[in-house]
Amino acid sequence: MTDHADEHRTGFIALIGTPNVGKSTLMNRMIGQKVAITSNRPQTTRNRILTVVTDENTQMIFLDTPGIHEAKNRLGEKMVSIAREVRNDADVVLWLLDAGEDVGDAEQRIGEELGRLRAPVVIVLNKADTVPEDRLKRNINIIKTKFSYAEVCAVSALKGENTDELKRMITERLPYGPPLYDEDELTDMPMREIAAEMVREKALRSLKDEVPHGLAVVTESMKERVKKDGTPVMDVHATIVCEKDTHKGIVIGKGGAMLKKIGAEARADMEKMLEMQVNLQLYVKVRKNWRDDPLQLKSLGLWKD
Ligand SMILES: Nc1nc2c(ncn2[C@@H]2O[C@H](COP(=O)(O)OP(=O)(O)OP(=O)(O)O)[C@@H](O)[C@H]2O)c(=O)[nH]1
Ligand SMILES: [Mg+2]
Repeated sequence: MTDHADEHRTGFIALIGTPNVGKSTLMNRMIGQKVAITSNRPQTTRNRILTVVTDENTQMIFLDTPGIHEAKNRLGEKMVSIAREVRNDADVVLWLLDAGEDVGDAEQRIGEELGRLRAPVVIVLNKADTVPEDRLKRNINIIKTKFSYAEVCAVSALKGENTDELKRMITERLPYGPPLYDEDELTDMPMREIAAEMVREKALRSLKDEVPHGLAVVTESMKERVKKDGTPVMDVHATIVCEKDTHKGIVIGKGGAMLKKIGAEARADMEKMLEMQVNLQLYVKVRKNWRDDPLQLKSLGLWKD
């Protein structure tokens, strides 16, 4: 047997699971920064999001994916197929389950599919902070029996509980190899996409139930300029696309109040990320049935062949 003790490990780690179990929250926690947006609405993440953590001896490349669900439109189908693709390419699969919930049909199906993969699977029982200790122990045993091919680790992505232990479990399972990304590279997501996602997150968190799923956001332009007094400022123009005229009204709100709120919150996030002043202009337009229209999905960056 070769001794790999001094060697470097690098690998792709897929985050898989049903919507809303905390995949994006966990990825942000693992990289120590917020790249992926999160919300308590299912189907928040729509694309694969790659992030990189580089330590001295390891490079972990996380792949956050859209939640696996029963798709009801083309966007949904695309989202689920992204999750399947990523799962098949990963070196380690993290399958997230809600620690407080029983395994349902959806989880049973995902579990059976994951059992056929060659990559090691770690079942992450997330939201452990919401479950009493004895119940958690019982659930861990049930999961271990049901899916005996996998290791189990209970964490709270939100509070950062036991996530170091999870990191250790991941590292042990990564293949040996040189780093694939520069050590200062955090994500392959372009800045304009991150900016658009920040707007979408604020909209998801502020709007009424029927609207959020029918929303998309695109950054039209992002340009840095220097103000007369010498301070740099980033001008960002973004458009919120909605499906119905009534939704447009809700997004704008009374006297423009909702749009103003979404804009102010998104701008604050952008300023934190860019470490500079941001001037954000938000527009709203209606594109009927964009979620079922491949051309619209393409122009919104949600359909990549
Ligand atoms: N209490 C608690 N809440 C959590 C935890 N992890 C995530 N959440 C919350 O669960 C909700 C969903 O989190 P996300 O990270 O957006 O979930 P996701 O799995 O990425 O969801 P999709 O992108 O829709 O598939 C958010 O409101 C999070 O704050 C946790 O460990 N404990
Ligand atoms: Mg997500």
